[in-house]
Amino acid sequence: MTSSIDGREIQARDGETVLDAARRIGVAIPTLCRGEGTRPDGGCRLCLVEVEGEAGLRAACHTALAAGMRIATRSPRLDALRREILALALHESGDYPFEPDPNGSELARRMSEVGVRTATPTADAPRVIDASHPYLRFERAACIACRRCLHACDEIQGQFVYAMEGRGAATRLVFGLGDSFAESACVACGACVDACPTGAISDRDRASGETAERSVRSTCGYCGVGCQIDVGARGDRVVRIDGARDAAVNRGHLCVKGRYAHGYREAADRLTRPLVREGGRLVPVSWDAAIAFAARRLDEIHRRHGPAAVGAMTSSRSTNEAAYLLQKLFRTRFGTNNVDCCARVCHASTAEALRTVTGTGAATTSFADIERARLIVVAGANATEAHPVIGARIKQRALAGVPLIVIDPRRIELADYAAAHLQLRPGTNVALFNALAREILESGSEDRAYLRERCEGADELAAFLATQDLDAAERATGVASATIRAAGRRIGAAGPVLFVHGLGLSELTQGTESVMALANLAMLTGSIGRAGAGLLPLRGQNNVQGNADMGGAPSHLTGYQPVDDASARARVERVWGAPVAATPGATIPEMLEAAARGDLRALWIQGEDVAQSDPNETAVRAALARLDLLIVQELFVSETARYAHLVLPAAAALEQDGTFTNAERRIQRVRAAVPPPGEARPDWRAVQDVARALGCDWRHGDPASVMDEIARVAPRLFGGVRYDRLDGDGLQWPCPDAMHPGTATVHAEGFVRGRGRLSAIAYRPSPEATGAEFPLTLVTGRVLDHYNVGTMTRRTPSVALAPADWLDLHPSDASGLGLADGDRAAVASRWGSTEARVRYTDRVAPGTCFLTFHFPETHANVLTGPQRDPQSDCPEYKVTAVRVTRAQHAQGESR
Ligand SMILES: Nc1nc2c(c(=O)[nH]1)N[C@H]1C(S)=C(S)[C@@H](COP(=O)(O)OP(=O)(O)OC[C@H]3O[C@@H](n4cnc5c(=O)[nH]c(N)nc54)[C@H](O)[C@@H]3O)O[C@H]1N2
Ligand SMILES: Nc1nc2c(c(=O)[nH]1)N[C@H]1C(S)=C(S)[C@@H](COP(=O)(O)OP(=O)(O)OC[C@H]3O[C@@H](n4cnc5c(=O)[nH]c(N)nc54)[C@H](O)[C@@H]3O)O[C@H]1N2
Ligand SMILES: [Mo]
Repeated sequence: MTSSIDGREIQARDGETVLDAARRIGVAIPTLCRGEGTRPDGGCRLCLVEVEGEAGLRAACHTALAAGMRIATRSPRLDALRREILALALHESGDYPFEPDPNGSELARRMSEVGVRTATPTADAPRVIDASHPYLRFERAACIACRRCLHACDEIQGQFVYAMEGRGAATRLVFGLGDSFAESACVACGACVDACPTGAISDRDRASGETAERSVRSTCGYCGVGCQIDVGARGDRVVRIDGARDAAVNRGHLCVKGRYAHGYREAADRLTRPLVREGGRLVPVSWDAAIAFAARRLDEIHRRHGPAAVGAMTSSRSTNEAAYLLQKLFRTRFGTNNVDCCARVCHASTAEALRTVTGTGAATTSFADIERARLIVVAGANATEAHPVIGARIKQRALAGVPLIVIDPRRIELADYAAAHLQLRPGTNVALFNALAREILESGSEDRAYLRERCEGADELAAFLATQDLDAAERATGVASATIRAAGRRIGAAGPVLFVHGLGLSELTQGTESVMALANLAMLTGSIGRAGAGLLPLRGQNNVQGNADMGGAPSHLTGYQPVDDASARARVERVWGAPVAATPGATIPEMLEAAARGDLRALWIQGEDVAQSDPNETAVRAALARLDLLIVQELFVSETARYAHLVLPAAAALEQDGTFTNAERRIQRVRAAVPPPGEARPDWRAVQDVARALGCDWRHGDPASVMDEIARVAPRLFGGVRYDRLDGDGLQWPCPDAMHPGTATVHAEGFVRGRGRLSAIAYRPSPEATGAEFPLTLVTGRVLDHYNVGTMTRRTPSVALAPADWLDLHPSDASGLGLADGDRAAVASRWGSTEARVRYTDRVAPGTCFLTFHFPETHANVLTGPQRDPQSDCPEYKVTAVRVTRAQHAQGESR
């Protein structure tokens, strides 16, 4: 039976409210308390409607549209009632001078629709606005207690900042200490700002009063989640950034960096002209001179010292097209495979392990599987800080009752919502995962059919695990055997499981093996290739996935085609029209070692600050200092650019066209919302300019043309990728032809390599052993407010949220060392020493401490050492033995 709304026929859908059904057919029922993407509140009563045959009225947001129901949303009675209700709401909220305005805030629009004015507009009253937070603003007088902020905060971010106090007309919103964002648990995601209908909760960008002239859909340039953003721009300025509501990845949500940390663009020290080293100083030159210099010096060094003497690092911060062209330049013009990217120091172990196990070195699954999962394991990933939009989604699932198991040496925020937290010692994943696998087998809950039909190596693994002992696992990991047993049984009993993982598995000397041991668990539970389950590594930078996909790797050409595979080489050579060397080149650590020896002489670094981010900083700086030629493409004179002979000013994410590929293999468009400052140029164009000066016949007019070439070079993964197919939610590779819709779940029809490979892996302790001299284990990582080397976030108001790096110490360790909360501590490892301020926290276990690497003043990487995973060359960032003492001078103040 059809129903109708205002005389228009509509088919009722299961569970749909009258409000949502009306919206579906374009009938707008006025409401104030109903926010986007949150549960109906029902408090405002503005959405009252008439139902034929019923005397009373119903709230459209709380009434399911039943078959045959006939609804009227407008009538003289409803209009009068709405006027009364709205007038009362405004009266109760005081005498704030709200004005009806069809183009104003949501409240102002409602007022003009319903026909209400405030009783006593006192427009001259002084406005009291709390602006103590660097981004958020609160004006109590404009709050009408509609609770939309509360719903957004609870149901989207899961931060529970807001509460209501009092009853009836005295109901008021409360949060933090003294209603101040700065003193609350707020993470500045901005969801409440989006939800607020009156502007009582606002932000710096909106409060500035500057309006956008245009809105450009693009992809956020920070992390690998790949949130879609609508960039409001005016002239050459970004005035505000909104989350795209219709985007699969983020559905309107954003984090503090993506939404607010865009001010770096306009920093006074932003690079606007090429710089060349002259007499020890970097001096501005024209682009023509810069291009000629780059071409001449690269050519000279290549001629004199050969292909092994030159190399490049492609940028995971820039576009696919930029990375593709730079690796192509070095491979074709200089005949070297010395090209790598910072995936090496990030998820190289993950990629290596997944390639070995499944045949594809990337996520087997998609973010949408978070909502389908029945059990979620989060291992070595601090998602609420490093991938906040995904972290919030995981948190919401846990709040909805989906069991969460967190495996992390720190009690990260998600551990607060977890059914179990396995707080292992850093570097002991393999011992723990083996013990969990053993429990799955012991309890007989492995997926036998899946193992038989899809995998290999299960018997060898079982035989190996039978020799392993749970008590030994407890001794190695520090996790009680009873806890391990319970978690193993729970994972086994759950059936297909979603495994979300991060750097706590990858950045270890046993990184590849950690991920392989996790993949054992995924296969024992029949999880890979199934919806709501599988392996979901949270890739790091905005385009680190894409950078490796493009061939920013010494052993693989574009699309993971091995350089030592003759048929792959032949296919690529046909498109490139130039031979490709058959021997793999050097990885980033190998290139730096070669530079230190004087074997590598010319290095082109596209947007990567190795002097700050690579391990064993002292050695890295010595290597950079020895180069005959260092070319750096950058936004700023980074720590690395200080060693450069040529610095090319780059366009940032908000200023260039191209594509980024996110952690779920989704290739999405990046569109310039504003022009780059001064003479800064998109990276891809600068690479092509130098290539042409070196005699390459490259004629790409735009990045779309580069993508067309990429599709021809690696058709199996990208054959169907073209810019005109990337509007909307982009395409997830593999996408082999023009009709292919892209791939959400890989290995669904069986593993790409044939059979999934289980492996028996013995646990090996980290070489960074603690002892009398270095008794504590240091873990390094990130915090919400800053991004990697901080070149961007340190140049935004985010510094007020996190002004420096912290050393997190357990109070029992700290007090034993005579260190008070806030004291400056000296931290020393076998490789170097630095200082940082101590922060007391019981989120680290006694014996473990944690330091971020966001500030060059701290330069945490003087502490980390040269050890690396033998399979992936990924550094041991997560385990360093250190000694912490009181710093010589200072107490409390930062330097
Ligand atoms: N705010 C913010 N977001 C970012 C970044 C940023 O700098 N700031 N950087 C981006 C980049 S490049 C990346 S790669 C991602 C990284 O995102 P994550 O992988 O989440 O990064 P980390 O915080 O470095 O490390 C994750 C967790 O591993 C844990 N861990 C350490 N050792 C071990 C271990 O032996 N076993 C286990 N199981 N866990 C361990 C740490 O305690 C930490 O909580 O974030 C991206 N997003
Ligand atoms: N101790 C310790 N060290 C670590 C880690 C750790 O956990 N602990 N994590 C490691 C990981 S996972 C990573 S990924 C690395 C990251 O290390 P990096 O790659 O060095 O750091 P980022 O801050 O991501 O960005 C590098 C530079 O790119 C520039 N940039 C941004 N956008 C663009 C652009 O569009 N074009 C160009 N040309 N440049 C641009 C920025 O200005 C910045 O200076 O750090 C690693 N270092
Ligand atoms: Mo990373």
